[in-house]
Amino acid sequence: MKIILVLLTVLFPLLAFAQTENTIPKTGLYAFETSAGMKVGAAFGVLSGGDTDDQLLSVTSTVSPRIEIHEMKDVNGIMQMRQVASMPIKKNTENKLGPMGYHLMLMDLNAPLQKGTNIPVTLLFKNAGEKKMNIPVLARQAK
Ligand SMILES: [Cu+2]
Repeated sequence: MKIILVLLTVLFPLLAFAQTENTIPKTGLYAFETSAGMKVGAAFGVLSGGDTDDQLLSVTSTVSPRIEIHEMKDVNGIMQMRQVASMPIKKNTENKLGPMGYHLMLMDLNAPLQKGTNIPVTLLFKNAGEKKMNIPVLARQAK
């Protein structure tokens, strides 16, 4: 009984740690930690659509003076990344953000993104208006 209790007290903080730092969430956005000197971060994840089609127009945060919406696209067999004015948010759909499609780029970071912290952001949607959320920062090896 003693051993079980010890194991529990040791394991639970570890589980909490793993959850916040090393598990990619099923919904919502997430970002990866950046090392010192890296001035750009990226955010990926899922934005759930509502009852009507919408568009993500902009994202703001205190961690970066400028967050851009990017799209990676196959143009004549060459993958190109470019900034776009908006990301379509299809109704009743899990709209995915990832390195090979739409994603957010956090430019000119004020400080490195540290694992275990949250990035407070405000998303502006054409129809839904402003939505605030926290983007968890994950360790590089998160799965
Ligand atoms: Cu990009």
